[in-house]
Amino acid sequence: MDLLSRAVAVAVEKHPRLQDKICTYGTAGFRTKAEDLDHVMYRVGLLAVLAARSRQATIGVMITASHNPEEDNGVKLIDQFGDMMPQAWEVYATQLANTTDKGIPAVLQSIVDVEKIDMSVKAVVFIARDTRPSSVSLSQAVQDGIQALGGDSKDFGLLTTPQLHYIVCCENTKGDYGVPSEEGYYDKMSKAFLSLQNEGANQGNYTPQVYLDAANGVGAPKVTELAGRISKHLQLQIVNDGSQGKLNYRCGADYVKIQQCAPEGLKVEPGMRCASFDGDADRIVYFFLDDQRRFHLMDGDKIATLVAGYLQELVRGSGLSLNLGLVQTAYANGSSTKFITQTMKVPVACVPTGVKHLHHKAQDFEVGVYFEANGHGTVIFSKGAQDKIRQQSKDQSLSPEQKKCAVRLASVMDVINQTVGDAMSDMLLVEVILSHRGWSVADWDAMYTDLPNRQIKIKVQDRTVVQTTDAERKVTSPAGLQEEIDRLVSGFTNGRSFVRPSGTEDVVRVYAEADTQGNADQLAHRVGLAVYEKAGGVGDKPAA
Ligand code: G16
Repeated sequence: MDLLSRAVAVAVEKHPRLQDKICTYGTAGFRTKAEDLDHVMYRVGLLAVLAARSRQATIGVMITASHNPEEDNGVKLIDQFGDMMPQAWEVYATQLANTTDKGIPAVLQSIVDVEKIDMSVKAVVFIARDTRPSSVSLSQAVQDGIQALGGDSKDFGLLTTPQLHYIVCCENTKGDYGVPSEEGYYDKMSKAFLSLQNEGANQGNYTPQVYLDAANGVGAPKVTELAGRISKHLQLQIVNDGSQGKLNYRCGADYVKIQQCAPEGLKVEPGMRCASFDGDADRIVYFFLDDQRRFHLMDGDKIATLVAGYLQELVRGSGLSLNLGLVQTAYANGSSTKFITQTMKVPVACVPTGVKHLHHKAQDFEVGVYFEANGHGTVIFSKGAQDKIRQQSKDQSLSPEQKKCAVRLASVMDVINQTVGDAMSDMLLVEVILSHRGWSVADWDAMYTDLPNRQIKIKVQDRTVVQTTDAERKVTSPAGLQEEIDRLVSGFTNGRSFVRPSGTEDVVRVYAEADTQGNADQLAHRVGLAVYEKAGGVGDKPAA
């Protein structure tokens, strides 16, 4: 039997498409109720083989729904250098997922033709999954797809999403980026962290202890692995480690960011430096309570500012001239953008939600820092910048101060997972910076004050009726909605609001900021009502 006939035979026998719901490859791959995903996973396995053959390189498939509730699941493809797949492959994925079983060979053949794929090339696909109960069988469906098209799969079992990105990149760079294994990941990161802390830690107000909410997800066992290797310079107290609570339920980075409160399962006292991972450990936010027990959130914007400021200082201090820029989305707090552009004098670009957009834009800079406000982000260094930094760190003619900065910069690059946002790696980076600065979490918070803000979700019949432009800051449809938002915003001091359809949940998201928390809440509520009315809201109207 030829490969395409086998692909359809296995689909019909083991992974038939039993319903006709349309599934779209969105912000973070396919994501929906786990029970609707078996045939989608099988087809992603098929597509991964084509991708591996077209690139003649190893491709990754991560099974996770990250911040979504436990009953959801999802899958993302990882391209050869640990990056996201280009747009064309997202379209292929959507076509393949939504065709009938019998339609599979035709879709596969059209991809083979367009991409000029040689089907005799060896194809290897690396797979990993998060801790959701459904991930085990869904991973098997992906593997069945890979096998049906004659590919080889290597199943890494449980990994965080960024670990798989890292391993795929290491594999395809022939070890240049690191050793392609979980062990290699911990080794590279912990060695760089320890060397930075051995030479540079300036205790000041810094205390080497973090209280970490692991969202009851895959980050828990993985950060436990890391914790043992870095305990000389950082003690991690891990809660929500999956031993009792439910994944992402009243805990995790998304909950903490949106609810603006501490997660359950962590007894927070003033001054404790706390952090939350999300379900697959690609996002992190920090938080603390002040002496009046007021909650303070250190989200992706605060992390980006901390990181960009530190890197700017190291670049200058080492005598290098590299252009450094920061990439944000519309969710970035207005105060952060103002601080970065006006005080730090770092250029800022704004792109639509989704790491692929941020990563792509960050490549315009020699040192590109990108973070979504929700805590998803990293730093990427151009090839030229990496070479210059490594060369500089070995230059014997530098002053001691320049040498120190150059050596630090080289080690900082090794702490950072440049392939994608990574909660573990970002945590180490933040800890390095805080300790080098001798800062407490409150010192960090004092860099600038966030404008009060609120995010809410509105359920509508069909979220695709909401369309946006200008990096999601303006609505183009339904008619009249943008005018209504403008009218509402004009009534609030420092008011700003936008709405966009989520790519991972069946909702429209509303963001609002204003001069006081009460006003931000009110603006979000009013804009939410406008969405409900103009975009076909379902269920109860948003409550004040
Ligand atoms: C994913 C994406 C992020 C995005 C988030 C929410 O995160 O990787 O870039 O910000 O979804 O997206 P949306 O607002 O479109 O639902 P994760 O951590 O869930 O993979």
